[in-house]
Amino acid sequence: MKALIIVDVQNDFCPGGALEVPEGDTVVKPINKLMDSLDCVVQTQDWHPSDHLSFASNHGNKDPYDTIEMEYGEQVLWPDHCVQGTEGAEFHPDLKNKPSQLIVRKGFRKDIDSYSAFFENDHETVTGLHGYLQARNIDELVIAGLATDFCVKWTALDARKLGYKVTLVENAVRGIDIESSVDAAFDEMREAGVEFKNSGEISD
Ligand code: VGL
Ligand code: ZN
Repeated sequence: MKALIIVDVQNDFCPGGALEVPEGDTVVKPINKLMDSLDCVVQTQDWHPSDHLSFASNHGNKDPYDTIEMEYGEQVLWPDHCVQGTEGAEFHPDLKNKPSQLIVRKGFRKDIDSYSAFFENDHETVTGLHGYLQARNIDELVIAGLATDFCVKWTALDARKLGYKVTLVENAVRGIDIESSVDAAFDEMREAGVEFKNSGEISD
């Protein structure tokens, strides 16, 4: 069984949003189409409290895109984004909302960021998604959304580690791209055994 995992297609990651991904909104159309062709549809939603430690604004002397050491390793600092209950945290208004069967929220603990849909950034704390997918006999994932070089990449890499067959929908992802991080992300995913396809090539 196959599932579509739609990563963080939220206003703050789209043009005009607080952590704008260039062309982020262009993923909506192909994703809407895919939602109709797969039996299991899951969305993730970045969902931070306003005092989240991944926000540069909560560190006094730091700027967005600086990095700091957290207990679990290096952390990029971001502009405030996807704050719980704000419009920026809502899904893009054109993204279909009926087909999705599960919404996984992540990044809701102040002290730890969470890029992957499976594990928080300590690579230990689980979100519960793996248990859900196992219970539904899902062994193949089709992954799309934002941002290629952060939440999409970590979701795909963790999925491979957990043993899923993974296909990344090339025309339905966009990246932030800090110092060629999109190219690096594609290389890492390829090495981990992720396959790449266009949305038109995907069927149930
Ligand atoms: C993301 C940075 C911070 C993402 C989320 O969805 O890729 N990136 N929070
Ligand atoms: Zn975030």
